[in-house]
Amino acid sequence: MEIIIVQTPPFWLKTPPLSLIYLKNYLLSKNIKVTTIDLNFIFFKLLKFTKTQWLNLDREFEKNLFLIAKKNFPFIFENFYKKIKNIEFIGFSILKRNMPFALKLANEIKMLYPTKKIIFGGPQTLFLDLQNKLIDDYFWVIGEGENPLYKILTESNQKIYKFNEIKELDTLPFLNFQPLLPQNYSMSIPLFSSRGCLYNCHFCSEKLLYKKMRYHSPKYVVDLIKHLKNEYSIPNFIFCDSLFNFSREWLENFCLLLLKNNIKINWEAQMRIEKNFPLYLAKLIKKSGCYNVFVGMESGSNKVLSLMDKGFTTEDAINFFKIFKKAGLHFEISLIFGYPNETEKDFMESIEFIVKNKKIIPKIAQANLFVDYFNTQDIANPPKNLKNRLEIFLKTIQSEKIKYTKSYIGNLHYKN
Ligand code: B12
Ligand code: SF4
Repeated sequence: MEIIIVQTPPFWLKTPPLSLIYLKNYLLSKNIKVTTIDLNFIFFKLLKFTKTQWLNLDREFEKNLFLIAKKNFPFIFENFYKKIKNIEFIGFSILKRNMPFALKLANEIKMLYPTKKIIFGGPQTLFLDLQNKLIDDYFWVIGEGENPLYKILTESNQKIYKFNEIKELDTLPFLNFQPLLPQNYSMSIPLFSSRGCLYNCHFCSEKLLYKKMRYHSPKYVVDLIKHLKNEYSIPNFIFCDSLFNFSREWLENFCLLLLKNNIKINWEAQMRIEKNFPLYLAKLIKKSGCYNVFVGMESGSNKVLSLMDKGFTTEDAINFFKIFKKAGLHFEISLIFGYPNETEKDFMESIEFIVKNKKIIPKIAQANLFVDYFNTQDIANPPKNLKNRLEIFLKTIQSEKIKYTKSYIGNLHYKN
């Protein structure tokens, strides 16, 4: 029994593709032979596009990349087809951007080797209308991949799997990145302490990725960090959890364990704004090595926050920011404009909130017009009459000299 799991381009370049790593380690622990191939990394190095070209949302680029790669580097494809010749299963990890490449490659594999079993998994499977030919030809895994993939490989002929999730996350084996070593990407190690989210913000698609929110014990995460730090000699960790402050008790235990074991690392994570966040916990987070927190603020209008069901008010946000500032914790916030029923007045209120509180908001991490991930596959087409809201926002923060990440303003929208 053997499988090759492939990451097709274009995909981000900052860290190794974690889906391939998690799936590989799980299957290896079940004695299944697995090879991972990061075609994204290989073609980025070979094709010499700039990072901006590779990472910007661009339909034409995504559509044409397969042909460009084939035309310029046919031997990569020849080698790949030779490599998979005697392997029964091929897996693809798909997101919106790398799906066109994956489907084209899968189609060629089917023409060459009609009996091969091809399995698609990854966030984009959530948004697909799996009909006709797609179901006939391929296997589809929606949601978490470990259990279903094992089942497809060992016992089942079921074509579509939906949310078959692991109960106890601590049963997952420790991550071994071989051969996709973190030092070949950037000097940061990505990892998760939990899967899923406890909240239900109306605009959010991340909460759909998993059915049940589960988390590792603080001990598992700290032991894993210790192991990874020793193994790769890298002290920088990026928690990719949708929500890192899912429990105050968990967070406190995690920080205390890091400190007790004298594990010196730098870490960052995404958190939500909480009412009455305790100063001692913010200080502990800072002391344990946290250098940045990405905070989902989303709007400076209480009406819009309530429409989004964010569960906090602008007053709660100010208090939360003040606590972080007191603890010396750096953070940056994300914003959404043009949310359904956000009036011109609500929008201006949001802008005024940012300007008024610029002394306690260190940086804008990201700002986008609302993206409707639910009703359409075309997830990134903003209503035309709202486009100027992002421009007004950008002009304001520039004139107010508020710090922001340039490449993350309007980054969820296709330009073509
Ligand atoms: C971390 C992260 C990032 C980081 C990545 C790098 C880093 N670590 O620093 C950064 C900030 C760079 C980033 C950027 C973007 N991101 Co992002 N990101 C994530 C996040 C939070 C985690 C991704 C991850 O590492 N997952 C870990 C692995 C283990 O999970 P997984 O890939 O889902 O794999 C599991 C299953 O899907 C399944 N599976 C996956 N592959 C396969 C294959 C097979 C064969 C099988 C059977 C199963 C299977 O099994 C796996 C294990 O259970 C997710 C949301 C989330 N909570 O997952 C969004 C997410 C992946 N990002 C998303 C988006 C839209 C983006 C951007 C396009 C946004 C933008 N315009 O900038 C960019 C893409 C960059 C680019 N331009 O190409 C979307 C993707 C939506 C989609 N359908 O494509 C997500 C899902 C968030 C969302 N909106 O819902 N992102
Ligand atoms: S807290 Fe974050 S991840 Fe959870 S539903 Fe809200 S926006 Fe999504």
